[in-house]
Amino acid sequence: MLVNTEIKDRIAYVEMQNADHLNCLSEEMCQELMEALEEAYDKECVGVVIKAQTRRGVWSAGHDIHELPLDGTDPLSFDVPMEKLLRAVQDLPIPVIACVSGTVWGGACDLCLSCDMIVSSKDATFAITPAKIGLPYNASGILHFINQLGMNKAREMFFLASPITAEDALNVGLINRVAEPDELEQELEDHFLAPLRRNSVLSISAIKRQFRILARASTVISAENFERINSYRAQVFGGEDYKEGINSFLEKRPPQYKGKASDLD
Ligand code: YXS
Repeated sequence: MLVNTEIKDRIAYVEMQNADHLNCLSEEMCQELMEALEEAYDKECVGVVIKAQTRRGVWSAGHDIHELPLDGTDPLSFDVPMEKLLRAVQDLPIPVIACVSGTVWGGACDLCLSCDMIVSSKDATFAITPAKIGLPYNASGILHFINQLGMNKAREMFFLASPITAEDALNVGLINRVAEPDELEQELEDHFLAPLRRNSVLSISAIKRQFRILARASTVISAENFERINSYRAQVFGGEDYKEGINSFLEKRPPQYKGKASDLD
């Protein structure tokens, strides 16, 4: 098992325990996390905490790069395991809190943003890194970042693919609270979980369900723009830079990208 769930006083503590593989969001990890979410809801928890055993200071290295397809198919299509996990977190009718102690990369950053709240240690960092490996992110993921951080910070994170500190993340509203590493658990309990146990889970659930509908309410785009987005993405994940991004990472060498912005029609 890559995930361990412990239910204590109506809170499900879901811990990623694949530190040897940097808690990569492999198909197996995503599946087990989704099952843990379902178990928490079925057992009438009032909240879920997603946490991780860390190795090398990494909370999660994001999507498992070995599982990114190189056959021209969309690496982030609607039904890939990681995307299903992100929607499962967003749609779970009870609050999900990411408790971060370490560095967060790529799809794991989107996982944190899909949670309802994030508490992190001061030494945590957050990075969204498709540009680093030549991958075209997807519209729902980009929208997450725009909605949560605003255009400017979202562009900075996507274009630079550099980690931002917990302090910076707090300032832009990516995370809710920052604590000293040895006070993180107490901060989680005192600031987040105690009120969740006290408050009406029926009311919270109705409010969370409304949040999700309203957060998606504004994104009606024309069929032409929908097709334009798909065309941009297909030209990238079907191209050479994407393959070079993955191969260079696995071969532990700097990528040599040849694609030009003008290649995109
Ligand atoms: O050489 P070995 O076999 O020991 O394997 C190395 C790395 O290849 C492996 N590893 C990964 N394998 C699959 N998927 C990953 N995401 C991944 N990350 C790392 O773990 C072993 C140790 O890695 P190493 O030597 O680099 O460790 P480190 O301590 O020097 O550095 C740790 C990291 C996390 C800073 C470094 O591994 C790194 O930058 N990893 C990639 C982080 C990243 O860009 N993740 C995004 C994955 S793609 C994704 O999430 C989305 C699709 S998107 O791209 O759109 O954001």
